Amino acid sequence: MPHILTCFVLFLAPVTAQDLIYSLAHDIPGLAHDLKKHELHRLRPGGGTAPFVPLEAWRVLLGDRNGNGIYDDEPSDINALHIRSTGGGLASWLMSTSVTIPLAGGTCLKDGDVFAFDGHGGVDVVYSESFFEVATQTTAIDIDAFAEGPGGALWFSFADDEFTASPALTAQNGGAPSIDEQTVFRLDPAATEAVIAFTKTQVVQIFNQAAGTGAASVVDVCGLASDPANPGHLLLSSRSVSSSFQGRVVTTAGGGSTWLVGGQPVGPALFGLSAAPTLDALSLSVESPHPVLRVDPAGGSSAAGGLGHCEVRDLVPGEVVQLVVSNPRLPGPFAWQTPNVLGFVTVFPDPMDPSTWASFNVPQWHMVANANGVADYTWNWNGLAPGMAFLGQGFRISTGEATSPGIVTVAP
Ligand SMILES: [Ca+2]
Ligand SMILES: [Ca+2]
Ligand SMILES: [Ca+2]
Ligand SMILES: [Ca+2]
Repeated sequence: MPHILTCFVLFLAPVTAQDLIYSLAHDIPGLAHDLKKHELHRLRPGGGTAPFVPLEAWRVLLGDRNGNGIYDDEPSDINALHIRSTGGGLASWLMSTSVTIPLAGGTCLKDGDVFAFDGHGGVDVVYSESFFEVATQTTAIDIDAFAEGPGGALWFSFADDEFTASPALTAQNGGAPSIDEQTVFRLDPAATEAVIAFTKTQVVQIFNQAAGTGAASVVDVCGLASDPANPGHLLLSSRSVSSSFQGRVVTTAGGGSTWLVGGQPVGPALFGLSAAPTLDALSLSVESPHPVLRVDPAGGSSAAGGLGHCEVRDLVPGEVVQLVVSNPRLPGPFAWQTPNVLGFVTVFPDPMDPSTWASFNVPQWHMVANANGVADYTWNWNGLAPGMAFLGQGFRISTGEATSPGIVTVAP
């Protein structure tokens, strides 16, 4: 009965969910945790928000950059993101910051660089600030949105108005050498110079058509991603705080309409936050979301006592997450990879630290998900050695997925 098999395959094939991963331009008070502008979040397909790379993971990713002996060195902001469709967890997540980040060894990440973590504690600059400057004949730019499109095109926008020395870009910009931050550029494969894909005027018209408004500006295009349903078109977010535009994601297809997730328009209500979000980084991800380890609070004191807590959510009731805890290898960051670890893919507990392997003998760290799909562990700060830090990561036994890492510190 081959036709029945065919029907079955057709029934299964279209379900390729692409999660929207985003960052905020500002902190927002959350239900369980405040949402920070350097964190990455996931829009749940039915609405609401889940962590993707939370604060405590950022601290592990960057190590002790300021040399104070503590992993407290998260970046102040992430303002651009592109998750490659190749899979591979952390190393396939390309990001840009809005500030310069000094790294160990005297190098820096610039706000115009697009970088990725290499899976071994290091950082690769995938597209440098000077790469974008050469492609647009500009200087001292800050990338605030970019995406690798199908066919190898690179789409991007700048965080500020920038002057170009390029006659071709000036002509595409209506004769003006100052290019507005609402402008979207495209660099085609093998091209040496970018083109203006959407002018400021076109961008504003796209948002106006989507929102049914007649605004003169959306302030800035600060997030973009390829529209998976309309090749060659983009999903855009803006920095406008107008109630018509804030938290809205539009597609450029058809001249502009609000993008839908699960049939629902992507606007502020869908995110389920306590304030309308300004989305300053956007990407879609074809990877199934990795489990996230949340730690609360991120520090405590032996003298004050009280309880610390960590948890992994969205699990199958009864399944096991093994919590592995080690001492951070200072100054770090330190990371490694091993075959068959999925999810976050990169592994952070130090294999040279006996604590890492002793973790498997701690009964409470064999965390079993409750009826709500939450596996957790609670400890008392009282009696923990002052000044110590504990770096933890979970491993979902049934699937081989690693959680994001987290770290807690005991006050000196
Ligand atoms: Ca941000
Ligand atoms: Ca530090
Ligand atoms: Ca940037
Ligand atoms: Ca921009």
